Amino acid sequence: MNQQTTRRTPYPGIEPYESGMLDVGDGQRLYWECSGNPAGVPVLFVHGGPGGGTTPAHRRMFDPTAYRIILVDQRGCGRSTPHVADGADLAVNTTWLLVADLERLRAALGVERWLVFGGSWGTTLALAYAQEHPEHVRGLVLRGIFLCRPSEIDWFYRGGAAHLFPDAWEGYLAPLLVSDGAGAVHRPGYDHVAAYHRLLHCGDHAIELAAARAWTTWETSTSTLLPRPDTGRDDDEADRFALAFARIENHYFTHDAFLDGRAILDRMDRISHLPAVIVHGRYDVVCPVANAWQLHAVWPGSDLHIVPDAGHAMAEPGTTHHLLEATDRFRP
Ligand code: STX
Repeated sequence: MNQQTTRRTPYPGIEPYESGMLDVGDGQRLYWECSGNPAGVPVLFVHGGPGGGTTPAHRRMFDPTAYRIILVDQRGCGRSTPHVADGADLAVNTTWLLVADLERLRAALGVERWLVFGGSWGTTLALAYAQEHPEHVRGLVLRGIFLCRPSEIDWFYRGGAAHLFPDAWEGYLAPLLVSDGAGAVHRPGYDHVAAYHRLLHCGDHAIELAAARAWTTWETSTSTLLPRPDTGRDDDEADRFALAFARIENHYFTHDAFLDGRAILDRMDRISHLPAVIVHGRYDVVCPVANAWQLHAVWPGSDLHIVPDAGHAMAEPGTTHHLLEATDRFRP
């Protein structure tokens, strides 16, 4: 974009006018909320991770006079119950169950067609959802494309991105070195994701928590080019977040996000007629920009904005700017 142009900042913070817990079976109840204009165009915010949950800041990406803004916490995280930090069963947590949950929420809220907005894992799930239910989607706004292919998991969790963040990578390796030893960890072919799976479910709470923190810190410390203020999140809440985030992500990545036979790029013919805006930071280390390039290449109607000075996070100024322009574009 033209560097002379002032970059936009999010809409003011707002509170929900309605919220609830949706029973989706399997003992799972999902926190959902609506804010903005009850008569506006429905927009669904699909959060990242998986396991990241929604926050009040997510409401601010949409004009509250034009949109009925719908946030939902996916199974096992955020304000949904049971929470993975409390031992929620990951056997009932898969991509296809999450897709079915979104459909159930749509019906429960009386939405016919919604705009679907997602970042990172939220793009994987938004695309999987749209491919299953294209008739209920008006369009997509996608930030930080993640297609959850084995090569993407290898890149970020098995040593690719370590070439760019060797300092942060040491923190990621630390729990693995304690459990498996340097000989094993540094041997070619060592599976960091499988090793983390063992630690995150080893039964010793202190070890599980240390692993969850290390996994989560690797991801948060590589997500943004912005100076990172100390979030002050070094408390019980932060530990609960880390346990859910690390266990849910690791569970999905251990299973290649359950996409075997249904890879996102192989099913684009189902949704390539839908309008879409793709926003991706040039220096995204978590999800390399090639993901967005490859998606755009098979989606002729999509607009792609590569932000020249951004990493992965939604809060990168150039990324926020293009996302706000995109959601405004889909207003009535
Ligand atoms: N996971 C990318 C993702 O969805 C591969 C993601 N990365 N960081 C986040 O989500 C949080 C901002 C939720 C920590």
